[in-house]
Amino acid sequence: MQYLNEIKNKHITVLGLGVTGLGIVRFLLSQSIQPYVVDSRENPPGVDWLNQHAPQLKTHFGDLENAALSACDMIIISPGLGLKNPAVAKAINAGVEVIGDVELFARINSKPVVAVTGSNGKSTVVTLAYEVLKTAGYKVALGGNIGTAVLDLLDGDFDVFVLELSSFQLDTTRSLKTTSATVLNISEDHLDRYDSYQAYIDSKLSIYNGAEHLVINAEDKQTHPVSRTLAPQLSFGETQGNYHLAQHNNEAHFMVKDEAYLPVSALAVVGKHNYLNTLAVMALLSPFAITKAHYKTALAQFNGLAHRCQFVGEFNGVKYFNDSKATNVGATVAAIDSLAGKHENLVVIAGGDAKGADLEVLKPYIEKHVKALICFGKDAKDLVALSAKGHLTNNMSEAVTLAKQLSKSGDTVLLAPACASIDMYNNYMQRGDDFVQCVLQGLS
Ligand code: UMA
Ligand code: ADP
Repeated sequence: MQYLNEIKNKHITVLGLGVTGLGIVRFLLSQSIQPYVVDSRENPPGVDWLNQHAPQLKTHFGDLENAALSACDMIIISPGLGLKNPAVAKAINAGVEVIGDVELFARINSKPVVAVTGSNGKSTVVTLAYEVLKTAGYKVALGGNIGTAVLDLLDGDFDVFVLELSSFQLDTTRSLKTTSATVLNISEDHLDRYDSYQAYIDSKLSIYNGAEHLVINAEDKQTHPVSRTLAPQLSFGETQGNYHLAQHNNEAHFMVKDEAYLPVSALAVVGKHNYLNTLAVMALLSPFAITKAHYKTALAQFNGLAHRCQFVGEFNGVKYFNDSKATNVGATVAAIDSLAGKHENLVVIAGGDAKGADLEVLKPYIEKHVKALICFGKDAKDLVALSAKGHLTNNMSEAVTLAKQLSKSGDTVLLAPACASIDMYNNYMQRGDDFVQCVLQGLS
């Protein structure tokens, strides 16, 4: 906590008053530090909390150019705002230190941290890691991009922190020390925020700085560290790596360094991507005291997360899956891969805001496994243009109605948008709920 003494008398600005901003404000107040609170929105989400709990704080809500950001000593910025924001860039040029909440956490925390990033599977992996550690008797905190601000975790009595970190959070983190860290996979995402795909990859790879054990995806070279590191490396993959999948006694198994550790049927959720996620968890948690019995219990109880390839039901012989969290092309590919049968049995509903991604990657998967691609939302036309199997609709209700018409017994209808939801919904949860409601409509 020595670092806190160093900043006690500094002028600190908390920039952004959403989940992260509130976590920072709460933490600083608990240390008797009174920050200046700024958000570019006139009415940011945390304003009611602030008015109720800390009305004394100086605030500025609205245009950042008028916030006098260059006049403070340090800005603790939220991940939704980039360092290239003109007002932020001006402050950096004026010598103001700009860090994120994870960096502040890193400067204070001395407990073990397991850190996870990647384009897809982060929330699944951190949740499963959390469950396994808990089953093994650890007092575990789970936070970061999954929804709880990391600074809100610091007042608890924990043995280990499991953190999901987005590239936005990594961009403002420099000193995080971790027991183990992984980049699960990399595919195009958030290209509306980065100058290039390489810049996005570099951001992800920075999670390895300060890691005691690196966990890499043997089958995705983009997840491998660029510079040589002395820290031990473990790898996972479908057929390659220290942790991989293989047949043993006619059953697919999780292999741990050539030992058939557990059958994949030990995991309650299915799908190849979930088997890979489980291997990543096993590699990440190898520095901790966890037995096979702990894994058996935790894997059997893990039901997956809502809106991730979630089974909605089977109606008239057609299975419906909600994968609304497939907000990028990589996740949609994984969902199609997991649910595809031997024939073109998939009706896929997609669309929304593609965030500048290259949608062409989907083409071979559509050609091979999809019988109809039904699209709506901002970038729907670009998706429809990928294939003669494309259909343009106006909204979820029309899309699901058409999916019901086009599917027959034995088929699967999958919502896997490959896009963010923000053009038509508040978030991916609302979009997934809309899908489920439309599927259930007219059924009793
Ligand atoms: N914003 C402004 N002006 C501001 C501050 C924010 O317009 O002054 C906008 C941002 O551009 C963004 C929105 O407000 O559109 C929210 O930004 P924020 O930084 O206030 O977000 P928080 O509420 O603090 O939530 C953030 C993460 N959100 C983002 O990175 C956009 C949450 O991840 C995370 O759970 C939370 O911190 C706790 O760590 C969400 C997310 O969508 C789930 N993450 C992206 C993803 O997973 O793809 C990266
Ligand atoms: P994230 O937190 O990285 O967004 P989630 O666990 O929430 O990851 O899953 C997001 C989407 O990615 C879901 O559509 C899910 O089905 C898919 N997914 C999960 N794990 C993987 C993986 N290992 N590879 C590719 N896609 C995955």
